[in-house]
Amino acid sequence: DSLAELEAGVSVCRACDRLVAWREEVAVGKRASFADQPYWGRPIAGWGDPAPGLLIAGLAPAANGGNRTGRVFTGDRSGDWLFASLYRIGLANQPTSEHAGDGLRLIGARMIAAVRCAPPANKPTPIERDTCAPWFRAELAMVLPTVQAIVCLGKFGFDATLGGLLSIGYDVPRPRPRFGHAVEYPIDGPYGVVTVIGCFHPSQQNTFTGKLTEAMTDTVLTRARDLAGL
Ligand code: DU
Ligand code: SF4
Repeated sequence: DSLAELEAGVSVCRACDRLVAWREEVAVGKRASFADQPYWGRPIAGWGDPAPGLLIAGLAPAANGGNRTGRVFTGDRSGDWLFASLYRIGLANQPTSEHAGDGLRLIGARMIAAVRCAPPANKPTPIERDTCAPWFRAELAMVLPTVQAIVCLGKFGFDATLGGLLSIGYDVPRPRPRFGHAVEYPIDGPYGVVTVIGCFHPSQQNTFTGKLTEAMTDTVLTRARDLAGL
C-alpha cells in the first residue's frame, strides 16, 4: 500500500549530510548498554495504526532511541514517559518500550516525527527541517482521512504540523495558532475538522523539572483520545 511505499522511500533517504553522518556514527558506535543490539541507523517513518484516529507528532528520533529501535519515541526516556501514559489510558498494549522485538503496539494511534533522522543534540537545523518536511507532509496527507486529533509534542512538532496542514489545504488561521500546553485548535480541511492540541515535549528537561507532570500528560492524551472517539 502507499504507506508501505512511503516507508520504503524514506528509509533510504540521504538528503541531509550532517544527519546521515550522525545517525550512522551512533549506530556503529552504539551506547555501551545497547552493545548487543542491532541499530536501525536510518530514517524513521511513522508507526502504529495505519488508519489512526489520533496522531502524535514529535520532533525527531533519539540517537539511541528511535535510531536504534526503528520506531519513533521508543527505547528512550521520552518514549518511556509517553508510553506509560498511553498505556494508562488504553492507547498502547504495554507501558514500556525497549527494542524492536518488544511487541509494543499502538491502539488507534500513530506516531510520526517532523524530522526523520536523529539530529545531534536533538536539534535539526532549519534547512534540515525544511528538507525533511515533504516526507512528513506526505505521511500526514495519507493518514488525515481518519485522523480527528493531533497531539503535537513541543513547539517544533506543533509548527511542523500546522505547516503540513496548510500545505494539504487546511484552513490554518492567520496569524498562526500559538503553541502551549493543552491549547487546542479545531482546523477545517479537505477531510473535515481535525483538532490540533499542544503538549509540552516529554523530554527529561521537562519531566525532571516538573514542567510536564504525568497528570498533565494523561489529561492532554485523554482529551485527544476522546476527540478521536477512541
Ligand atoms: O503487522 P502489522 O499489524 O501490520 O503491524 C506492523 C507494525 O505496526 C507493528 O510494529 C505493530 C504496529 N501496529 C500498531 O502499533 N498498531 C496497530 O494498530 C497496527 C500496527
Ligand atoms: Fe532524508 Fe529527512 Fe533524514 Fe534528511 S532528515 S536525510 S530529509 S529522511
